[in-house]
Amino acid sequence: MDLNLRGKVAVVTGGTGGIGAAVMKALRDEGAHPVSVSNTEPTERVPGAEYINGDITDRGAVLGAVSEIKESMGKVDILVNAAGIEEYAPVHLTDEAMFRRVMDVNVTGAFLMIREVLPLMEQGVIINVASVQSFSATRNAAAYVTSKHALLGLTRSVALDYGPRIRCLAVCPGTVDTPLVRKAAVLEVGNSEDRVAEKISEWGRAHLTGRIGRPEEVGKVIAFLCSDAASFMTGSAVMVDGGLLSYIPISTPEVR
Ligand code: BMA
Repeated sequence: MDLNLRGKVAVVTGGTGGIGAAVMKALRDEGAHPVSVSNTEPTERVPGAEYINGDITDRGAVLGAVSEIKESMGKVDILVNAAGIEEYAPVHLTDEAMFRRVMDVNVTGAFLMIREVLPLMEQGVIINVASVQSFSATRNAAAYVTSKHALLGLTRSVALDYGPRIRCLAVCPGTVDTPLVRKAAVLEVGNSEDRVAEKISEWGRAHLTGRIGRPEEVGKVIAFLCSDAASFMTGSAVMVDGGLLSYIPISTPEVR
């Protein structure tokens, strides 16, 4: 399918790695001009893409990045909020600093980017990378789970307040092979390559695909959602979760 994103200016937060980097590539492959805003260096540069260094939790940095984009491109057609962090603790062990750090990147950063990009977006699409954890929860991730649930509210508010001019969707990945997930595996089992691989396959077996996702499998769905092929989609949450949320892990009597 030719998604025909030629000439579209696409801003991607966290475009330097993980799902964000895959989104940059998928959008570029469909002809868009991707611009990353991130405070980390790209692991791999997408040819033709631009990289602006900026911390999305800092209003001044967001204003700076957006005015740079305004000056060089004059408009924004697509915004993908892909920047995200996860830290691990149940509520009673989550101090305010941790809670604020996670909410700041995952929610406030997305909010600030949307607010500042809106004046440059006459018509367009905004995608918030949420999670299966927008509907459900893993243990020991209170701040992250809260932040990913919040992104659904932000998504619906934007879809409602700026539709039909702007479509806004949440994309909810399951476990995807990103630095965030690799880091979680190391925190659980340590640095041993074998044990990390075993942990990742264990997580993979929890998905109906029998494996975790690849970043490009999320990137391509996002490119589709940004295109006119998805023109009747807005306000909703799109699962890209390998079936992780489609079943209940409770046994039933077997019929033979
Ligand atoms: C994501 C992250 C991953 C996790 C996945 C499925 O949002 O939290 O670390 O594997 O959800 O729970």
